[in-house]
Amino acid sequence: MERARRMVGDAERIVVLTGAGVSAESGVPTFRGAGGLWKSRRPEELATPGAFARDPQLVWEWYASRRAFVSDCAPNEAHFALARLALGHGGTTLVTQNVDGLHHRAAAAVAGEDGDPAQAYPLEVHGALHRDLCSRCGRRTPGVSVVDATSMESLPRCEECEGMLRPDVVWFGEALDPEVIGAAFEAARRADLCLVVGTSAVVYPAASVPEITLQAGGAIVEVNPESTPLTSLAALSLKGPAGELVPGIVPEA
Ligand code: BJW
Ligand code: ZN
Repeated sequence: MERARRMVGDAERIVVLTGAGVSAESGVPTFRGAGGLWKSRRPEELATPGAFARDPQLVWEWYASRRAFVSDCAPNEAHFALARLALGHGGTTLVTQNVDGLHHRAAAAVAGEDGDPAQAYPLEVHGALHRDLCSRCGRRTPGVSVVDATSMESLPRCEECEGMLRPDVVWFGEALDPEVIGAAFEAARRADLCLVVGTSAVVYPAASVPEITLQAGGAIVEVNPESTPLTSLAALSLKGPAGELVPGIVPEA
């Protein structure tokens, strides 16, 4: 912990990559591992354009339940500590694979009424659960808060073109927004430290972020209760839950 705290304190530029594990202590289920499945289906089966084309009702059922669930969750100590880091350390870029919006909510809470939370808003490389995207005309809108997925007829439709709305998230086989992932890669290239929190680091291209920092001469510090493909590459691997460990390695405000 002491070494990690020093590495964070000494770094000029930090890129932080988070995954589902950072929200686990907020009650948001992870994708892989224990409790990470939904009706015995893997994310690779549900989070695809093919799954939506075949059975939009099934896919919407999953997203509707997650949207409702996440709105009742709150950021945890790891989100708050990372928001403090990003607001207090000008050279920090947060990159998240999560679509739950909890980093944004932590940024707003930490910045307070007079502060500017924007510096602690993450690059959301896999989109946002609370937004809809028209699958016909591409229009983005704030998500319908309660989605009725009980029948095909009740699924949400675009007000402009009547096309089927879908959650504005990135599914397998879909390209990430080039500007968003490009900014994440650029931050990774410039960083002397990549702090990786709560990701299995198996989904690309997001999993390239720490690899890019490493290739550019920077170091990786990982926080995860389990080993990942990054563990052997990391200068330090802290084994445990993010909500307990991350506040201890981020300098006090
Ligand atoms: C804790 C904890 C606690 C628990 N504290 N930690 C072969 C090789 C390389 C790539 C590919 C390949 N075959 C196919 C691909 C490409 C594919 C991919 O990477 N597949 C791999 C699975 C093999 N990637 C894509 O398809 C991407 N697109 C793409 O490549 O496009 C190319 C293209 C270019 C041009 C035109 C067209 C196409 C898109 C990937 C999209 C991923 N989407 C999802 C769903 C998002 C929406 C939603 O939320 O529903 O993103 S899948 C899912 O996985 C989600 C997550 O963001 C992502 C990563 O998961 P994450 O966050 O790591 O979660 P878990 O559950 O895996 O891990 C949690 C971790 O937390 C664990 O390690 C725990 O131990 C830990 N933990 N409690 C700290 N308290
Ligand atoms: Zn439309």
